[in-house]
Amino acid sequence: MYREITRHLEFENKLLCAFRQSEFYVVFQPQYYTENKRLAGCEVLMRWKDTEGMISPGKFIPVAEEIGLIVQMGEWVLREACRVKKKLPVDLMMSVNVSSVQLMTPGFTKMVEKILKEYNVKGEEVELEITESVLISSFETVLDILKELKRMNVRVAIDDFGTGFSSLSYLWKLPIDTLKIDKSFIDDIHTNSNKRRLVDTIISMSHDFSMRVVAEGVENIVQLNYMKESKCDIIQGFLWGRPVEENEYIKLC
Ligand code: G
Ligand code: G
Ligand code: MN
Repeated sequence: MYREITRHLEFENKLLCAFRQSEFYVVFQPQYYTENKRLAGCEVLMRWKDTEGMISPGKFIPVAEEIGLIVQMGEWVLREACRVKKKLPVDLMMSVNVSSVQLMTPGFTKMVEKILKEYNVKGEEVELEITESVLISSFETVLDILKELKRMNVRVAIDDFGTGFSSLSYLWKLPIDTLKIDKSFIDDIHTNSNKRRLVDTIISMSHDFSMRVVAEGVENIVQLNYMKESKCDIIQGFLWGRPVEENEYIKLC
């Protein structure tokens, strides 16, 4: 146990130093309109390259949340997104992940407003991705935050939709622009008819509520064709585009 705690503390320390020493960078995963493969925008994703290699966000983000560093990290990611956005030849949406810890930090919306103003980026060109779980745990607070974001025209997406037991009756009460269907639904869509029916229902209900739908993790043609048939608006996945670095993304635009 002692060794376990020491290792954890060492990792926390390494993470803090790495952030101060700018070992982090962001990549951009393109999102395309399903019907014509035109570029719709991208999701901005954090990466950490350490002297020994890549460390996955799945490993460092929970630790960054634990020590509160995620607040500064999230702010930095939004800045990076805006900085690169200004370099693009066309106006395209950028989606940025927001941790529940960051969302619930007092002053969150003020911070977003300040950064958008600093870079002269319009609210409607930025989408913040939040997870379902934060909606359930603190509905009223989140509702106020989302209303404030709406006032700034900032878009909101629900990430990993379908994994968090969110109650639909809650979901429709919130000002949400986009649902991102979790990759686990897309993975076996061609073999699992229950998931297929679920995905169809999610898409048609979302459209009834004027939300757009993004399918995450589309890796093959069969999945793509299925999402086309189901009228899913946008595709994000390795089939059409892996996350790429800044210069490569600029070339795609
Ligand atoms: O990019 P990758 O598939 O390795 O990402 C794994 C997880 O890390 C995803 O759930 C993704 O949402 C999360 N993630 C990636 N970048 C960021 C970020 O900038 N902020 C937050 N909060 N999560 C991120
Ligand atoms: O949880 P979130 O939606 O933020 O996670 C996005 C992550 O999913 C990205 O880090 C990206 O690397 C990963 N991803 C995107 N498309 C695919 C895909 O087609 N296959 C796999 N395995 N991962 C993907
Ligand atoms: Mn995401």
